[in-house]
Amino acid sequence: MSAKKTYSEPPSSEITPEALYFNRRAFLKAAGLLGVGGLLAACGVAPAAPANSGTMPAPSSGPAGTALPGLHDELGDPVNTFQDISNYNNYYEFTQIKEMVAEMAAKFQTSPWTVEVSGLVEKPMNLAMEDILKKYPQEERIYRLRCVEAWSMVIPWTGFPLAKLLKDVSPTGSAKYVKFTSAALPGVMPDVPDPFYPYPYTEGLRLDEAMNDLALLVTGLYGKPLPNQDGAPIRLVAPWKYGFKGAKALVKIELVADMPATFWDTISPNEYGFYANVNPNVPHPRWSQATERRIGEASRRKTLMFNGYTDQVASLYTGMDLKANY
Ligand SMILES: Nc1nc2c(c(=O)[nH]1)N[C@H]1C(S)=C(S)[C@@H](COP(=O)(O)O)O[C@H]1N2
Ligand SMILES: [Mo]
Repeated sequence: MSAKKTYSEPPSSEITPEALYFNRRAFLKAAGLLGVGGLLAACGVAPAAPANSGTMPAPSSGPAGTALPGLHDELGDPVNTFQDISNYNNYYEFTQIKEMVAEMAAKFQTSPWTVEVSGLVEKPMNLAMEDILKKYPQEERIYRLRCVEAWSMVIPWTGFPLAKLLKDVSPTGSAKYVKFTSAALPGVMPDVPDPFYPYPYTEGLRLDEAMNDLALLVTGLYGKPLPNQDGAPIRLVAPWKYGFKGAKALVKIELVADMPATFWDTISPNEYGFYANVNPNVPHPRWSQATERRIGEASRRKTLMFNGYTDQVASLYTGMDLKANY
């Protein structure tokens, strides 16, 4: 993203959605989550014919050789493979080389873990991860993720609406924004500290954006606990915005009065604004945002306004100049 960033292609492993996903019941059972109604009901449900036909491998467990149904989002886009989602990552605290984040983050200890929810609230909380998983039923949401670097994926996340957590702390009348802070651990994360990067990684949403049902606190993907490289144990996902809004390994969620400074806006304010809504009509100063490279696909796709979530989020920006507020 910055001048320092390296551009490289993802491994071209075009395998189909991982068989393990279909063992999600085992994970959910372990996490005490079975009984969540309509696990996939709100998402793209398996069509009769596999969306990724042809190259389906035998499941690693379960009925050998059974063709797995193709999971897809509500637009019919097939989900990316677990392999791609967990081996092509942006997580600068560990490394700028996307294909190496998984390896560099492999030993990161994410348990025990506590998230502080504080600031302009009546009922601040310090929540242990176990409490979060108990308190908030986990849902599956298949979302497109569009990186500002013009690549994208479709990811089956597990998580819960940020709004639920925010309601529980009762924001005061003066709370207007939500600030997110990622962990920054020298000695654990190889690139922390870095003279060029103002760690900890911080992000923010306007309070009404944060209350939108699409804004998700994510704790898993493919029905499994979140891999370290994807932001374990808990990260934000706001699918109508560029991927960098989704701060990983959250340690603090704060209600604040003023628009918080964010990591990328601090580094390069003319390139990465606070809003960062996916918008094909507003180019990045160094590249077009009109199209994107979907990981796993040969030809480029058109980028959709708000990443295809216009119906759910356009009303948040009525009357706002989206070019000025990039
Ligand atoms: N703490 C932290 N969060 C982060 C980043 C990061 O470098 N550090 N990168 C962001 C960017 S640019 C993107 S595109 C997404 C990538 O999420 P993924 O690796 O799970 O696909 O994480 C975002 N969250
Ligand atoms: Mo990104």
